[in-house]
Amino acid sequence: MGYTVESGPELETDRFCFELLNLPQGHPARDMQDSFYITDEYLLRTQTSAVQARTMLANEEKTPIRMICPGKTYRREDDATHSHQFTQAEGLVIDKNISLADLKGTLEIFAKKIIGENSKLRFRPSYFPFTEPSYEVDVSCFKCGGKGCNLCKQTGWIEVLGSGMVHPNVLRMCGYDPDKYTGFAFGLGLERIAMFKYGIPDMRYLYANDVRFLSQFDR
Ligand code: 2U9
Repeated sequence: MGYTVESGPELETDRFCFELLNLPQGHPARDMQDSFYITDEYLLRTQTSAVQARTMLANEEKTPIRMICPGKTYRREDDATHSHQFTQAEGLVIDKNISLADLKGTLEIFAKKIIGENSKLRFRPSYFPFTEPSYEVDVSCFKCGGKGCNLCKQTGWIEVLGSGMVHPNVLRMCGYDPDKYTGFAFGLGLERIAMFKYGIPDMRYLYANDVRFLSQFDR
């Protein structure tokens, strides 16, 4: 679909990780991402969104962008479904006349390729500071096909990613005129998808280097 694959530093500044993403200092939504600060200015990135902000600012001609950025992210959390280090993949498209229809069509193709050809998507209104409107996206359960089972907790749906239209403040701060350009963005945690797909009960198994676990994935 013509996306470039971008990368950026794991040790980020407050400016790229939060400020440029519409999360000024003191904003309550910063509480959604417990962070490892190294100094007042530097932290381990809590999201790969900093890479999108860097790519937008570095593009001096302010031409359209289609990018995806996979990479390690860090948050101060540790339980069966959260690890202090996890892998995100985020996508960003910026162009003239980009609408929610483009976001939905793109994510539907993505879900069919990654999860299965019969996948259906459900968009639930949500909140992220960097997108407006924002949606959490569920995929029809790939075990029961939507009827309800233990994997989807009898709901027929599994939450797989977050998404939305890029907030005008983010476009402006990263040098794009929100009266001329619109865009969509999405993000997902790759371990979460692997856990559902392969029935892994604890995210920490992915990092423990136990051969009894690893040898089950001999491909
Ligand atoms: C720019 C503008 C917008 C990236 C986005 C999400 C929604 C999202 C989470 C999914 C699971 C992170 O790994 S997770 O915890 N992400 O829900 N991410 S929109 O939006 C951007 C990024 C960069 C410049």
